[in-house]
Amino acid sequence: MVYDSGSGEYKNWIVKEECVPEEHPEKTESIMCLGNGYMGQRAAHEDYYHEKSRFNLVAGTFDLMEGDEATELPNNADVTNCEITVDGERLTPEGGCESYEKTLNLKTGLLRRVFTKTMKNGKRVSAEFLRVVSLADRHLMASKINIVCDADCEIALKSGIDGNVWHKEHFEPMGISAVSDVLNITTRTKQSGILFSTMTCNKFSLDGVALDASPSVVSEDDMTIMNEASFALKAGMTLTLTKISNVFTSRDRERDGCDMASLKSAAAEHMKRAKALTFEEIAKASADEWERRIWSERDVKIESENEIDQLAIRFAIYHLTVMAPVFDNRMNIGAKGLSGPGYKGHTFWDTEIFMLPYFIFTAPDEARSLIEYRYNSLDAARRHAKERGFDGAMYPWEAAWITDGETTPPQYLTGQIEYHITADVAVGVYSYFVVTGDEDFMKKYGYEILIETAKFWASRLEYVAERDRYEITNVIGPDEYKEEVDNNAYTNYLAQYNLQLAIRYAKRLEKEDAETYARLDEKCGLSDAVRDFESKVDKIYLPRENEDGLVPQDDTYLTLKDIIPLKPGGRTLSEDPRESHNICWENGGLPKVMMSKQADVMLLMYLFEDHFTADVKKKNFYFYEKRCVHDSSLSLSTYSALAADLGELKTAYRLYGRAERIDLGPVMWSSHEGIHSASLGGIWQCVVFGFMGVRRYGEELRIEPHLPDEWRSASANIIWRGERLEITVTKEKLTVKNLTGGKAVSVLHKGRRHEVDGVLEIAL
Ligand code: IFM
Repeated sequence: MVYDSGSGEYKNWIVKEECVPEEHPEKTESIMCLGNGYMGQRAAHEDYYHEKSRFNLVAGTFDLMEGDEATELPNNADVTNCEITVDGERLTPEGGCESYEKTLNLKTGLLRRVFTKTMKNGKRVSAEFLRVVSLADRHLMASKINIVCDADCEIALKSGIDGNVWHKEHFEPMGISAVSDVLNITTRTKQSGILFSTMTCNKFSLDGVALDASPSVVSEDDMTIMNEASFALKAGMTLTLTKISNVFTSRDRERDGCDMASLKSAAAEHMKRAKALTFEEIAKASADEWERRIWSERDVKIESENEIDQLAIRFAIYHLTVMAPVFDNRMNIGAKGLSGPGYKGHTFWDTEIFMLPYFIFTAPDEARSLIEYRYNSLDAARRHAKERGFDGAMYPWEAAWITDGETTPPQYLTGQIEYHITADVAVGVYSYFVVTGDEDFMKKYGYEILIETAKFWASRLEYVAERDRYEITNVIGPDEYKEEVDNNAYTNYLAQYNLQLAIRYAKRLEKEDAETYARLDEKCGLSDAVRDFESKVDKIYLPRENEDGLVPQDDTYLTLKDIIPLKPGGRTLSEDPRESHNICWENGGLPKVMMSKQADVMLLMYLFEDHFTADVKKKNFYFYEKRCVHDSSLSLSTYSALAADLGELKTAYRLYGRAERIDLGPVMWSSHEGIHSASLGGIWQCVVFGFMGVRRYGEELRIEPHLPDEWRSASANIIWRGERLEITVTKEKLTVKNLTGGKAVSVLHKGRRHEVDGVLEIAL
């Protein structure tokens, strides 16, 4: 079992592991990852680890390893390690111990592990490990280890900085040092030349009284520096090691491109202040920041028959916080956050379509930073388009540093033909603008993105004379099991939408803001571009429903062999994704059958709800759901939210239950490489957009709840055009409170508009 809701003050805040993870330690290393958006620290154990377990990733520090095909976040030196021996025997919970528990407190960001073990000599030792990565000070990490033995014993500790981690080849050593009680390793990434300084300070105490342990300094090579100390511990006394650490890099916004001397001096200055603090002071400051910045404003409360529902939404918000470098608009969120090596730290459409909505509705300034990243990548996207023979800006399928352009490993076709990312970015810009009304952003960045992405599509469209229409052939749509298809519906609709948005805003600017129009005309050739857009936009082929009411995912999908009858025992593929692998991969290659990896037409219907009737949506839902194996973690949440829209609440809740277990559930292998960022954004969307029915509808805020039978209530805060609204839904009533009260907010409910400047109550 990997989750447990806890009790008392922390009920529904605790993720717990109850047994020593002999076989799959990676699971809780990922899902209990600590972080603050600047860095992520996997929850690997201090006292023992396997090769690929310790990850200390710093956002934005991409480097290309020699011989590798794509840039990745390098794994920095580890400061969590501590080797403990009791009377010469190594202390770890592996190989059997009497009790064991590892918990992550989502409210405070505190990682705790305790175990009790009887050593070979019969002495019983209890150990407690506490750890935080501070949300209040992004360079700071702290840990504390308490050890008690029931008999007198000799304890030896070895603790420091270990740069001999997986993929250490990214780094060139630049020096190790021990100055007073502070250990330091400096390195430089070999290709990108980013300087890193990692410092740590070990402090020892006995029953709370500081010890002058005078540890020795040992170093086996130029990537490791440790303190070693041993103590004669009396029975029942507590030996404590407090370890205060920091990381600085020359990529930090405040010291971008600095030299090693100034980097080390910033780190040393910081360490001087940090090491004067106790672990408790650091943990409290961080917990206070969690409360101030996150929980007091963004908690979502759910009263459900199933406790995991409350825990799962907090788990999602926790990880959306620790993974997002929202303070630096040169960086974005990786598909595995900062919790592991998966997808090399790269950013995908996962941000715009799955995670950005959470930020737009709860923290607009953070959302703005994430979109500014796309603006800062615009030149690289223009270059990319040009290299591929197109106009405008073509966003990379996988993105890393802002100047990198396409970073998808070349063996994957996605990097060449999964074009929809460019329109996904435009959708993100538009949604942000509608929800926030941030005209300043649009003038500086947003309009230009809309125009440049539209120019890309205008040049990508292919005119087919015999049908007098534009088509888009040879693409990968969201369903990545269908490669090189023609007219993927999602792609074609989004391309048209992108063009429509550019036309709409160009016209508006021409009328209302001549200065911005003139600037963009000069910079992007706006007038000519708009003429081109207008000549094409209405001739884009948009696949519509056929006589059976089905919208074809692409030109061939509905002609493929239908795989459903192949299933044994009458189960659908979507209920047993593992089995589908056996069926579909036996001949190698991608399956040429009616089977989808993830939501595709469904995502289109979810995003463009007015383009299709409820009847068509329902037909398509049940058709595609049966044929979807949800092999991507981006799939279930879309299906669930769409099912909620359609009033199919049992199905919506069943799918939601699977979505919330993608990382939290009992499958032990699926989170090895890191948590699934997009699915966490998807969980927030299922709850707020799906079951609570809170939506941007065109340019309006619409609330039409559909609580599942299992829930008594749900409540969440959102920000709409600067006004903070508290929305509570029960079976009987919708309540919207305007907490800011600055101006009335118009809320659409079942076709009626309500102005909310105080409290709105609607009987359901
Ligand atoms: O962006 C996704 C894609 O849709 C499915 N494969 C994983 C990618 C990263 O999460």
